[in-house]
Amino acid sequence: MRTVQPLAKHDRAAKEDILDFARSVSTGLQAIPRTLQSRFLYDARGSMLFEQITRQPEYYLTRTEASVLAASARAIRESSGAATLVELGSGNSEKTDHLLRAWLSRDTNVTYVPIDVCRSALAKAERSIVLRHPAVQVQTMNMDYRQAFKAFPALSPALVLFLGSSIGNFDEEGLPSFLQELHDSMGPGDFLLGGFDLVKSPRVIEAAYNDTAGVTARFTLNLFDRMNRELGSGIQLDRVQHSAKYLADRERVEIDAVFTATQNVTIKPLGETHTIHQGERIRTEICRKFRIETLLPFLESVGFRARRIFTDKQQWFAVILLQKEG
Ligand code: AVI
Repeated sequence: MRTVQPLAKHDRAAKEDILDFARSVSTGLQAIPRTLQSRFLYDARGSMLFEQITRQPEYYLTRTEASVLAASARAIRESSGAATLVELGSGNSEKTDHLLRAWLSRDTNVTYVPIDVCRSALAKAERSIVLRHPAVQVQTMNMDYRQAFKAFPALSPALVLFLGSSIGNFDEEGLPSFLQELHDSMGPGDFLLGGFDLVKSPRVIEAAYNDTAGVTARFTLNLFDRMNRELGSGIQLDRVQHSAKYLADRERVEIDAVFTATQNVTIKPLGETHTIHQGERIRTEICRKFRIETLLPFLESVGFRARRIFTDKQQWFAVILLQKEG
């Protein structure tokens, strides 16, 4: 009898997750332009594909940020000093290793709180951190960032990590409210370490989202595969194409799935079907690129003051240590 209760609870949570996905897809397919929320890209397969993207030669973001973190980890530790590191969208937590090593070189009393929507990525990251750094106390949180914010006051004093330029996946309307919520949930004087991909040659940026091995294309298509698996959508994946274009005037990459034939997309849990016509696009992601000179006043307007700015030699990527004022 004792095993029945947790299983039923788990089933209910899984059903709730599918309904949440179904409702979001329904709203997104009826929006103009049709848009799917990028958080749904990160199921177990999507997280694995994203990890592969980070190793593609064209995808400079991860390795550039890692080199900046390796060079600046000690300075970040000295400037922030918090014993608790909280990471939003931790993924495989690989880059965080540079920080954990710098922290452990001074103090063994370190708590690491990785937060991710992907349960399998989180479990994998936890295992590898416990193995590599047994002294670190790991407290995983398997949830959406915004749900996790509620726990932040209890984690203060903390350094919150938001790396990988994930901040660039928010649009102009969504980012200020997200950052404001994050700011308000942090304790006064807490730190935020942000990773920001900077504006550079359009050729370099566009190549990063169109790798020749086709991993990014598979990552985009996996969202539609997930719809087939979880929502019974019945999409023919060979009639959907990945498209990633850098718009220099908007300083962002727009990633779409282009339907090369008209198809009906079913959302079984809601009993809906939507017709997507040949040539129609469904937006799956935007990836914004930043300029430090406009970023800093914006971050300050939300209540974050820049304490340290670290970049690579080419100035392709910036890691900025911010502090909540007050
Ligand atoms: C997670 N995020 C920062 C990645 C990016 O570069 O915007 C997501 C990604 N999508 C396709 N390639 C990478």
